[in-house]
Amino acid sequence: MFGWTGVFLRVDLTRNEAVAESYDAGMALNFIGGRGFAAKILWDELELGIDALSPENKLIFAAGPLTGFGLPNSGKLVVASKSPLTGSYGDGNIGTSAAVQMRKAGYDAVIIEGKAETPVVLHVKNDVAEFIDAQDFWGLNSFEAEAQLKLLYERTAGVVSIGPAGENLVRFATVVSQEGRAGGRPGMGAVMGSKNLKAIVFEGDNEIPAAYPEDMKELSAAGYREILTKPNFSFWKRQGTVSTVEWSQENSALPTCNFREGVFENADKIGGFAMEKIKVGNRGCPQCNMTCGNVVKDSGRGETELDYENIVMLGSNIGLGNLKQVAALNRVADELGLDTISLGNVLGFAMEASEKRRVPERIHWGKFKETKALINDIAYRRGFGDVLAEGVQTAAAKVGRGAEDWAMHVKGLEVSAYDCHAAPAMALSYATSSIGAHHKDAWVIHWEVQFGRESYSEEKINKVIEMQRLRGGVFESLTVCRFPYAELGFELEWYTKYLHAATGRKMPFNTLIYDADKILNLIRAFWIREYASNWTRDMDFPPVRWFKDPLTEGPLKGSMLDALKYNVMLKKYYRKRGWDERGIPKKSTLKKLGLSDEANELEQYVQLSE
Ligand code: PTT
Ligand code: SF4
Repeated sequence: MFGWTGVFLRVDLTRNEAVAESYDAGMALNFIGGRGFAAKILWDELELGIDALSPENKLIFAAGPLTGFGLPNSGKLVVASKSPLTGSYGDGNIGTSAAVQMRKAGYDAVIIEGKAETPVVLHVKNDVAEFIDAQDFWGLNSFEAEAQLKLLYERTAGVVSIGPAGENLVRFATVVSQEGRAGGRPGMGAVMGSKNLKAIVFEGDNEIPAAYPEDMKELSAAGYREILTKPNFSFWKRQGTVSTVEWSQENSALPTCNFREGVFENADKIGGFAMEKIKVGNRGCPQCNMTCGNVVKDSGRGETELDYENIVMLGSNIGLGNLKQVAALNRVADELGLDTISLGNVLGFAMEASEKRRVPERIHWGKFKETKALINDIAYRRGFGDVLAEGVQTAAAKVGRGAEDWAMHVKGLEVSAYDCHAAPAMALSYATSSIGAHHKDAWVIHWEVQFGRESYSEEKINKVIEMQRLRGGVFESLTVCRFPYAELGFELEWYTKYLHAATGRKMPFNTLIYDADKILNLIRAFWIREYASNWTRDMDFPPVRWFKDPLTEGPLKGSMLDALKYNVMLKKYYRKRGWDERGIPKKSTLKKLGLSDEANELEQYVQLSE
């Protein structure tokens, strides 16, 4: 095979064994890579109903056929497993040189099984894998762990690690790399911690096999040059995703005080232009010339990388309007290995619960020191922090008395940073995303604001599906960064050319979209299989708050979602997807996508419509 190495590394931490396994072209062509590989492996290999934090769970690091070749924005890696937060499929996409080094070491994916008896670091160099005693690393934060490992190995080594949050099994702990790239929102860091795996170090010296290596070099260079010509390039380098703060504020979509409002009085203090005043440089993923990590000085003595999501969730959503303090909280989250989106959610929830006197603790909106202390309590599972470490869904169930209505999650995963009181399509996107309320699959709100916010129309459903296929299916399986395409208009044709140079195969976009649907339906089947008789279409509803508590401020004051209209929209979405009225894929849909075996298996747990 060209493009793919054709090899997975299977690591059994219980037995201290690592075995290279070849896989066939069918796997590569049907599931492409990244999310596709992860979904297929987890579907085939995970026993039903296992505890996500038990040795029976598997943690997968999976790349795509373009990863590591040096072409634009291809230093990304999918990290996936059964999620301890949602109880079903979970993944994230992390930019890291570990992606490049893993492929150069000869692997398209690493499958981690079992549990080490005591903490270990896994070191993979080409065809040798060793298990290093990590008792001295356990307890270090993710920055310290990576720095120390870089002293032991080459500086070029790719490292992914967890911080104390992962060690302490916080259900929204992430995997961290390069002091500021974080991935695996639905608790992939906790799964790694549950396996006593502190870090993985990848080093590789092999050539990744390309069908047309010369073409690949030329096309890569041309791609980088093309990106430089894009009109939005220089502003992107200045602000990256952070300019969205101003956009969200103007359009009443800026989550404020636990998603109660869509505007924040101090938005200008945490927006792109405020960020530029404290910015000291750009950082980013490997193999990228549009690096979007904005490095800023925080209110302590540290530096941190800011993106839109972490500014909003640790800023307006908790009532904090001081950007240097937001940056300091972000750094703490990165060091501890906590997902900033879920963190900002549980903090906002805790502040509201305190304000409503539903909990004895007093945690106030916008108070930096209190918040920082609570973040540490979450990571170390102390006091109320221990309750919040379970995620907002469980915390709300514990607080009770209607707290579920203002717990901002879908299927257990906390909502990312777009308020949807007046954005039905974005709400549908969150509600039907493959992992719970994350924006990666269909970030439709920008389009929706231009199209018209009030309607629940066919066009909106079509747009959500189109984006889910492209972003959640194609980009997540190719495992390349979607920003050149999504933010600068880098044309999709580049990717079919890259695929041809890498694999020697013509893979037109319509086949990639077909594969995308296959992968998204397989993930859906995974959810249904896990939940079986407990599955209900209510799980495809966005948080209650957006239906019940209208906005009380800003230009869209009074707005909220309409439950009846949303329900009709969801029904139509199901129909277009080929799912029945419960949201379960029909047998014919799965068969059409080449998932007949999966349909037969699923039928053992739920009745499938024809
Ligand atoms: C992603 C989610 C996001 S999405 C952000 S900011 W964003 C938050 N970043 C966090 C962080 O930082 N530290 C932390 N401790 N937790 C964080 N949680 C949040 O995680 C990320 C970029 C971004 S920045 C985005 S949108 C794009 N996401 C891509 C994607 O999902 N797929 C893809 N093919 N390309 C993408 N390109 C962009 O990558 P998750 P990263 Mg991330 C400090 O991991 O689980 O997917 O959640 O990986 O390397 O940091 O790049 O406004
Ligand atoms: Fe990473 Fe940003 Fe470059 Fe994408 S654009 S590869 S997220 S640095």
